[in-house]
Amino acid sequence: FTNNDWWRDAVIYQIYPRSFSDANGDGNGDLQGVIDRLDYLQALGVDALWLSPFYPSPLADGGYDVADYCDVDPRLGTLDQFDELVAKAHERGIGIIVDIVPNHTSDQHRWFQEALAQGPESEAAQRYVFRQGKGEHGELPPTNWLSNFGGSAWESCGDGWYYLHLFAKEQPDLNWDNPEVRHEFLRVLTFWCDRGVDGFRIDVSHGLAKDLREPLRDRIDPTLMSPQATDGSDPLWDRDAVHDIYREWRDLFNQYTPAKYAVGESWSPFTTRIFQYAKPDELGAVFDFSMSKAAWNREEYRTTIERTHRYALAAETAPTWVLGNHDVPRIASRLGLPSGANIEQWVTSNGTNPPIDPALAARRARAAALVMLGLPGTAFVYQGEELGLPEDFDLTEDEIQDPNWERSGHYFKGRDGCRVPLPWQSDGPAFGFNATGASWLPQPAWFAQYATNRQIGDGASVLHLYCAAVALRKQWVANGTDFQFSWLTNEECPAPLLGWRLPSGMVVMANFSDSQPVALPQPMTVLLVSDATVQANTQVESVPPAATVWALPA
Ligand code: TEU
Repeated sequence: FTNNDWWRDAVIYQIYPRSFSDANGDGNGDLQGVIDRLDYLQALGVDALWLSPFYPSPLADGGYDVADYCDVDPRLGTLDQFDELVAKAHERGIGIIVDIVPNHTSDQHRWFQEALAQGPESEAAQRYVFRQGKGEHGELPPTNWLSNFGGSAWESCGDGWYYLHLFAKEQPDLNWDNPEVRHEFLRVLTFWCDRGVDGFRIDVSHGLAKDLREPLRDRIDPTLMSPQATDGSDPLWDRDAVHDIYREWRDLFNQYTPAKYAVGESWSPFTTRIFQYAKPDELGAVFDFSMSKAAWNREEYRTTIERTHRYALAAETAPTWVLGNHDVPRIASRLGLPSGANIEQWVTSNGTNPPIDPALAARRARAAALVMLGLPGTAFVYQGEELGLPEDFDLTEDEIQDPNWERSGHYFKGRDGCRVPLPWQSDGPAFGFNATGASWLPQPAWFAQYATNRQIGDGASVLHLYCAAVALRKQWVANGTDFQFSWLTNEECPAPLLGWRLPSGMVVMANFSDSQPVALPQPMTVLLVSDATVQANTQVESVPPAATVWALPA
């Protein structure tokens, strides 16, 4: 990594370490597991790995409850193994991005333990947000603020006192008005920079700064987990003060050569606010989740792509493309509701598993992969997406560990269905996740058919499609810092096709009809098709239903 812009047209692969690969056989994936699979990741062709948290954690929220920001959870490995991972990834030209969780710590963090021991009025408690409750004896929470995981955001801690947690109660929110908190995170970031990481993913980056002036204000709509106004007036989310923090961080990142990359997970209903975080003097990049929420629908995809592209360029950053991550139902299931309904909402309101058409979901997910990888910018691939792995909807109440499960009144199964440990072998213990068969979440029997070993030799597999697309992308799609493409006209590419031309001359055409092939005005030479029945380097005269074609005009 010698240039500051390496990430702008990169493919970044997200690893959820507990579920990727388990070298020591304790049922939790680990860093050695990642080291052992570097050849696989290199063959896939990804430019960098983003590791979800691997820090010491009581795992109240899968590791997003950090007890020590400068160490590795003993179940996942050691700092020496982390250094080895960085070195070995770098030998292969693969970068390492780590996840920073600055909005809250674990309740087991030394700071929070000190605050509890010394009391809510102590100096130690000023690193968090402790307040007295309302009512005669403080029996009511200080405000109407709600936790993103359900219920009040205030947890009672005795004598009418409460502390703030916008996520699980085991995740107390930090007080970013406290200079000690600011200093500590600069120290944490420096610690990882000096260990050679290439960048950071910033968890809930629109949080951190809160309006803690007395009296605290109720929110107008407490159910919103993102800001209710564009003017920074929400007491909790997307406040202007948070941008000062990132300007400080950017100064630190720019002291390194190349500058450290950072991508924010910023939520807002207002796209313009999201992209504020991506400005060059702040984080520099931000996830745009629109594609991970879009229904498989031509108009929706076109609008989404156009908007992401336009806002990214205006903020002088790269467009980012996301089909999934560890928080949302997997793409290979999500696109399988023929009505285009949102799976989470469907399950929450119907209380049963969604009526997914698996074959349709699989076809559309392959097509969506070539849409995403056929766009210039930074593409994020969540582990297992490259296998076409569906969501596991069959976890039972006893098996589910995600605290977010509470939020939907226990209907939607929470986020564990996309966190089930990956299948590497179609038979043997834990489908090759480890050698012992232990697994922190059970794997369904049907995982066998998605196992990596089955897909490697199969030219029609999803894995094969991803490998081919990532490789071809470097030549035909990635265009450094330019990101230009132009929509094909209706004559070149009639609806229900959506198509665009890249500066390389390659065209991408996605057919949003599930049943009709669409004839092309002119035959083209195929580079890649998501429909495995079409051969590369042949002429195509039509785009198959629910498929995407990468082609060169004759
Ligand atoms: O997610 C923040 C966030 O907005 C999610 O909680 C999202 O609203 C939810 O998953 C939708 O179902 C980040 C992490 O990605 C998530 O895993 C953590 O639980 C959360 O922060 C708290 O750290």
